[in-house]
This record gives sequence, structure tokens and C-alpha cells, in this order.
Amino acid sequence: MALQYPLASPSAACSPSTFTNLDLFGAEVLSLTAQTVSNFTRSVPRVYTFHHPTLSVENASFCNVTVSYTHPGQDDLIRVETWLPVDNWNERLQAVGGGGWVAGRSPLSEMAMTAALSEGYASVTTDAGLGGSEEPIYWALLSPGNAIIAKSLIKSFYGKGPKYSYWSGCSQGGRQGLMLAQRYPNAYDGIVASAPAINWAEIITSAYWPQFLMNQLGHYPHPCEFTYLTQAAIDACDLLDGVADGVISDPDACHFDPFTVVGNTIQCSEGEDVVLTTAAAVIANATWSGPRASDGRSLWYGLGYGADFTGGQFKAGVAVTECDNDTCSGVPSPLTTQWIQLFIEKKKSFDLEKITHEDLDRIYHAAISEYNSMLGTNDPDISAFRNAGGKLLTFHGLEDQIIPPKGTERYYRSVASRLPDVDDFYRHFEIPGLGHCFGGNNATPTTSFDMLRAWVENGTKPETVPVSFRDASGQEFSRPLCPFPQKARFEHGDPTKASSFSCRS
Ligand SMILES: [Ca+2]
Repeated sequence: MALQYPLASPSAACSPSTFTNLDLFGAEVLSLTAQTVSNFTRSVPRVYTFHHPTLSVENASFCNVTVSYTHPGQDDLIRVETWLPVDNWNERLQAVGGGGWVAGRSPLSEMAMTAALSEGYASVTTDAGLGGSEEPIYWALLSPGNAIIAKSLIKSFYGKGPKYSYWSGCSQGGRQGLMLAQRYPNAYDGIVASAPAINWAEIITSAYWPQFLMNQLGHYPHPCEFTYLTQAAIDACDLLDGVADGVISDPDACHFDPFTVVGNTIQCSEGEDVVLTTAAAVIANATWSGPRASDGRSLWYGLGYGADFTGGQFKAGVAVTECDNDTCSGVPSPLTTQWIQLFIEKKKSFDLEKITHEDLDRIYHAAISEYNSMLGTNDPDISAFRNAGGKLLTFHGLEDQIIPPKGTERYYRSVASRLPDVDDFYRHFEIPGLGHCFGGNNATPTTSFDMLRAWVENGTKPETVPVSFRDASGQEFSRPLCPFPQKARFEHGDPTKASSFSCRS
């Protein structure tokens, strides 16, 4: 996509002496490196860029400024990496978020920065104190520091600050984006936050639920049992939205009963036959309906029908199992086990396999009471962000295999009930078929960042967001995403064309 901007060039050299007047309130700069990177050539597939199309850079040059700083007395070490285009700065800043435990400065954030660079943005990422170490610690305390640093570096390098500043992130990066809107409303003009991990304590504790149940049952289903059940749910509910496209676009209408297929023989990809067990149906049902306390109380939302909770190629799911011949075992995500061991129990060797339902009740309660004020970035009062003129977009895949999309729906609803003019500054879009940030039908929007920019800079409100995907036969479908609570409803005509759909409640 060719973006038309007046392009700016640096007025100073890419060397540490250019950036000596960096001033960060409450922090002490420990080191600063500045190095020109030349002949930088790379392509980033659209599914990994979040909110952008596939983008490439060829022989690009940028000034890579890395700042390390500490908050005196806190014994932390935070690194902020900023890329400043040498030839074609579009006078804008795009900050990119992290994923998992990682605040940024990871392969994913590097891809996002490459995408930003290709369109002329200065970009910034921070490890927020994690420093690439195994110990998840200070990332939670993301401050507006990286925005302040990036803006200051930009001013030193180009002789003027950015006209507009944006945030783009998914998952942890989505959580960071909403946290910035809630706590630092003046840091960014526009924020696009997808699959945001805002209800951190609930989400990450709940991610243990299927593994807990498997331990209780003493039975670990074969992954292909789960894959079969997911497909069976999709087959049962695909047509409820009026279109046979392999996607459940109306999940609230879906009530698939996995016990109806217990006993079916499944051909696993390795060629062996497996009979679908009652245990697999129990686990699937519980994963879809969400975790419950020992007294039966619902604790949090479940995943959508169609979510691949075996986690796909990266095994990033909540019901991952591995089988060696006929013996299968549970493989809980390190996210949830580290969370419970280090943050809740504060004991690295805490044995999660043996916990009782009462233990899980206690863990869940402790997670929320101890961490929600710090990590639960779900404060619906974003009036200060609105008053500053900020614009916010959130997206969530309905087949997210880690973070239940209902949590983001709940956040949007709570903002809307508090701030009746929500539509003027915040829009939420659900994406049928999409997994966690990518995966599933990979229907990631490719124009959402540009639409955010148009909303901020020209006042153009995003009415619908186009996406496309292919079904199992390779047939391509185009669709509009609709601002929540509307859904894309099939009207008439060719169901593969977006023009056959309209947005309605
Ligand atoms: Ca469908």
C-alpha cells in the first residue's frame, strides 16, 4: 500500500551525542547506543503484523537507538529500542506491543517494527524490564516511559516531534494498549488493541482449567479427539449464520453437545484409529463453558466453539496433550503454570498436578485479589483518553484459543454503559473464525491500522472493516467486520462477496 505523506529527513547524526538531552522523569538513563542499520531487507506476512497487510522493506536504513534505564531504588533495568527511518520518516510514531510474558523486543515485535518501518513510521518497543530473562517480573508495570523516550529521541533526530503517535498490539500488546488508554491518556493519539489480555488474572488462571480437569479425571485425550470435537462443533453450527463457509459467525446461537459423538471412531493423521472418549467430551464441554468453582459457580468465560484448544502448530492452547504410542499426558502452557507457581504460590516447585478443586478455588481467589489492581487493565473509565481526543479500536477473534472473546465484549459493554458517547471514540469488532491474534481462518484485518489513523487524523469513523479468508477447499470469502454489537448478516447474493452482507444487530 502506498501511503502519501510528506517525508522528513534527520537533522542530526545517528550517534549517541545527538540524544544527550534525554530526560525521563523519575528514571536514570544507564546507557544509550545509536547505530545506523543499512541494507535492511525483510518481509512480514500479514498474519504476524496485526492490523497491517503483508509489508516488506528493501535496503532500508534506520537509526537504532537503544536506551537502558532504571527507576532508582527499584533495582529494575528497562530497555527501550527505537527505530528512526533515515530517508523517509512520515512524521509519525508507531509503538508496538509484546506477547505472552514478553512486553516487547521479541521476534514478533521486530516484525511489527519492520512493518512500521516499511511505511515510514518511527517505531518503539520496550522489554519493560523483563530483559529477555526467564523470570517474568516488571513487564506488568509498563509506564508511558517508552512513548516519552521515543518522542524525545525523534525530536533530537529530526528536529521536531511526531505529529501523531499510535499504539498497535495484540494479546499482551493489546493489554498494554488498553492500559495506556486507561492510565496514560495523553501518551497516544490512537490505539489499536487486539485480543487484549486485560482480565489477566482471570484469563491466565482459567487457562489451567482444562489441564486441571484432565488431572482430576486421570485421563488425557488424544489431540485428535479435540480436533475432531472442534470440527464437529463447526459442522453443527456453521449454517446457523446462513452461510456454509466453515466459520461459526453466530456463536451465541450454537449449542453443540459433544456427548452426542462419544464412541465415534476417528482417523488420526498418523493413521491410527482413536475412539472418542467421554473424557474428551467432558473436557471440551468444560473448555467451552468456562471454569467453575467447586460449588459450581461460573468463574470466567469459556472459549468459543471452533477455537482450536490444542493450540495448532505452536501448541499455544489450553488443552494441549501429547501422546507417545498409547500414553498421553497433559501439557499445560508455561504461561499458566508459571503464573500460578511464581505469582500465586510463590514457589517454583509447586506441584500443580495434585491440586484439588478447593485448591483451585483458593488460587483463583488469590489471583484476583492480589493482582487485579495491577494487572487487571479493564477499567472502563477511559473518559480522559476520550477528552484528549484519543481514538481506540479493539478486535477479537471469536475462535481465540487462549483468551475468551467474551471478556473483551464485556469490557466494551462496560465502557459503553459508562460513557454513552462511546461510538465517537471507541469501536470494537469481533472477527468470526480468527484464532488468537492469528490462526483459525486467519481473517486478520489488514487495514485496521490505517483506519485508526484516518479516524485520528481526518475524523473518518471506521464503519466496517474488510477481511478475507479461505475455507478448507480454498474458496475465498470476503466479509465486512461490523462494529459491536452489530454482526455481518447475510442478505442475498453471492455469499463469498462482502457486498452480500450488511451490518445489523
Ligand atoms: Ca457459517
